[in-house]
Amino acid sequence: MRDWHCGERILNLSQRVHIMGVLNVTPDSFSDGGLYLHPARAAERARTMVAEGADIIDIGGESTRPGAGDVPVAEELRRVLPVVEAVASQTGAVVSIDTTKAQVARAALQAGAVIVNDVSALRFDPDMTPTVRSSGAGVVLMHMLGTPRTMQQHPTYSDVVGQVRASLLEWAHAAERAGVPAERIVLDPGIGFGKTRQHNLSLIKRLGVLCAAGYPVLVGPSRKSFIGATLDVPVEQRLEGTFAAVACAVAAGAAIVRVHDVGQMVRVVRMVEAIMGAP
Ligand code: HH2
Repeated sequence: MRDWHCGERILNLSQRVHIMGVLNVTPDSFSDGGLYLHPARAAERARTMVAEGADIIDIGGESTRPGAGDVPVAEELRRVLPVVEAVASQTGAVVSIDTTKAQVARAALQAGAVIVNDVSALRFDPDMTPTVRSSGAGVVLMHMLGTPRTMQQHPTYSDVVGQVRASLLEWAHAAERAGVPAERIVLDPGIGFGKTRQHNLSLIKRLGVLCAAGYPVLVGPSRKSFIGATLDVPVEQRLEGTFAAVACAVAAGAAIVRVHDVGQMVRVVRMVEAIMGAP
């Protein structure tokens, strides 16, 4: 597993699976919307996640839940910038900005973020690739079919694992050709982004296929609706389903997991690592 170069920070992914803690600064995110709108509360939540073992704090100001509308740049900046500044300066955590907009990414990188987590894999905003290239930031390229508005309208694949892998590799190679070095790129199958429950289950079961493609893999199953649909539970009862998905993803070779419940997931991940490391 290669190191992940993120600006001045280098994450040693071969040492252990890394934990990305979710910090949504939105009124409408599907599981934690409205909880951390105030920068002081958001920074406190970030400090707690770091104390629980988060390696990265992923800050987002626009919900990408199915059907979500666009947030204007000025509003997204107003939400995320004070939080990025506070978290970067007060916690020393590696900060990631979850956005598809180059203007938001640029401002966040100047305020202390070192990773751009782009659920559109640099495809929605033509300025995103130059922004990532020139900043030296690490980048997460996530797979999505369509846009958040359209992605759950009858997603179809003939071979979901093969097609997701092929698209991600195409986008990663495009980023490399545009000057983003491979050691800064991480791939993500995009659980819940233009996928049915069955697609999500297959992507987790066969995550090893993506992990063998040569880039570190991040996966974000936390509290998502495929868990709700499998277990028939609402969003606040998806912890055990998330445990199972995270455990399978780590066993299959995931390098980073993006989760809400950091303390519990650190223990799940460390236990799976111990089992996988047994003779
Ligand atoms: N999932 C969400 C948002 N960003 N980024 C990556 N790389 N991978 C993911 O799976 C992913 C992501 C959606 O979850 P959440 O942030 O909790 O909800 P919302 O988009 O409603 O804010």
